[in-house]
Amino acid sequence: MGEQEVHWRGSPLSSLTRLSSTNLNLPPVSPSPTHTVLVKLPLSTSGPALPHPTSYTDVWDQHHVRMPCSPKSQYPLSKNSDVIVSRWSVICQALCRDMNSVEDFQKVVLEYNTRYASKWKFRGLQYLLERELEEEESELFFHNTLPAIASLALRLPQLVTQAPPLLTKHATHSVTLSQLQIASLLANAFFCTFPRRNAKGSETEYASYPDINFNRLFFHKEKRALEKLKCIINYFRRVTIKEPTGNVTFTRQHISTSDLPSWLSCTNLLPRLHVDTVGLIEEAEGLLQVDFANKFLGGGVLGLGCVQEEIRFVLSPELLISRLFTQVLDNTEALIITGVEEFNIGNGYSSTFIWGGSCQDTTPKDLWGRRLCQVTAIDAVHFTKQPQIQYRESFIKRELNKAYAGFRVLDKSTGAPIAVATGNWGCGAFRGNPRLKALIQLAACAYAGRDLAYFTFGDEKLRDDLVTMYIFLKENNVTVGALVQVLNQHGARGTSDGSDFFHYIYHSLGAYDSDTDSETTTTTK
Ligand code: AR6
Repeated sequence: MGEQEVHWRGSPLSSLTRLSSTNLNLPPVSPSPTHTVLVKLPLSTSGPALPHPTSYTDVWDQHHVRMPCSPKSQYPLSKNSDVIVSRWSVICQALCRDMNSVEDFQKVVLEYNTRYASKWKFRGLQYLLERELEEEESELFFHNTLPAIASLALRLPQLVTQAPPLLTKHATHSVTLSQLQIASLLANAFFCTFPRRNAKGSETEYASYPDINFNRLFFHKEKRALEKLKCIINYFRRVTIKEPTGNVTFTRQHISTSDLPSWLSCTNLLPRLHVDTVGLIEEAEGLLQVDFANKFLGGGVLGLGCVQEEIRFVLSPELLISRLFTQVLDNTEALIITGVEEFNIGNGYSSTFIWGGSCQDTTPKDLWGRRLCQVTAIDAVHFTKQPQIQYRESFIKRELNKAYAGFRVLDKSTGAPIAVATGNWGCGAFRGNPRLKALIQLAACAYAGRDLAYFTFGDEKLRDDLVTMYIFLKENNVTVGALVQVLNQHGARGTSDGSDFFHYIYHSLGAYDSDTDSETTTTTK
């Protein structure tokens, strides 16, 4: 990097606990009422895991993904026809057609989505393939990649032999799939085959789930949308050339009311802190990497969104499959994903985001074939309209509980809790105050027994302010309870626009320190 200056403060990143072959701070993959495993155990020693059960067993109900290949998914033989056939047979026929242009592709997709014939336009995909890419690349797409995505989609009943369970509100549940199963499900999303996922409106069956069919992704012509498409196409190119062999676990973690921390009485001291102006969350190998999520996971990834979450989802497109089965997150819930592979390099951010090429992810795997990479998706409150309300006790508590839902060590994990890698959570699109959010995340880490690596995204002043505050809090032995109390007191004053926030803490806790004559001997670890 060549920088003379040290860009970080606090504890060195290398000193924080991380996932490694000697610290598998992960729960095992073992089927149970709260863990659905879609692959056969024990794992085969070579190649992708085999599906479980051995052959396709249909389930078609409100607790499971409605599979495109279910015989219960039916469709009129042709427009206005009274003859009803299996929708999968229509899909199979359509996907076997030659597709030499985006128009051909769109025609195929509309054969089993006739209702959207006048609504769906694939002009972004068309622009990418006809104007943006070299002719050679475009030909490669139509001759190799697209037919390979189609065959991968058609292998669905052989690869995913049971419908994944829906990860519904207020229930902790895990689902483990192979990367190949995810690829086949995503190939179906690419061809927009998932039934009942297109209708809009609050009364529809999947109103509380994110979109999964990719039709919206093909619409936008904006540069960032095309770059995201390049990431997705590269992902499919990679997984269709060489089948991935690992597995991924998705865990919805719900903290019930009785399990929520009583923040004010928590006597834990603050954990170790690393603050860095350089580096990104996704580069923090082996740490629990925070996804600055939308409560509908993935946010605008299939539309124009292109900030932290959306970028993360296209760099590791396996994350996208969470949208298939994760119901909108409630206040005390998070989704934790273990084992995804990074397929793409990204450069730039938001409107300057570009695909930087294919990435070879060499992260080691655990005993269940999961990459030692863990992502925790937590959605902050969107404060755009009234940022001042974020200082209120109720919102501070909401964000503390949300962070805790994401940071609590998963049940049955072994090893030492790994540090959290985070940054300005809720402070970009969602307009929170990073100084407040940093303290909230620090308190949640302290409660969960994790250290914290904070990436300020280039902001040196924020780094220095955070470290100065941290040293002050440590020197004064401030507990989580005392910290939360002062945050609440600040909020109770009612008028804050955030400008005097740190001053208030220094002032109040300085007073607290001398009032209570507390020890000041502890220094940072
Ligand atoms: N590593 C570290 N810090 C980052 C990174 C990164 N890779 N990327 C961005 N930042 P934002 P939010 C910093 O706006 O406010 C999405 O649409 C940077 O300072 O993504 O929680 C979701 O789907 C940036 O301004 O998070 C939600 O709908 C800040 O983190 C919504 O945005 C916040 O990033 C969430 O918005």
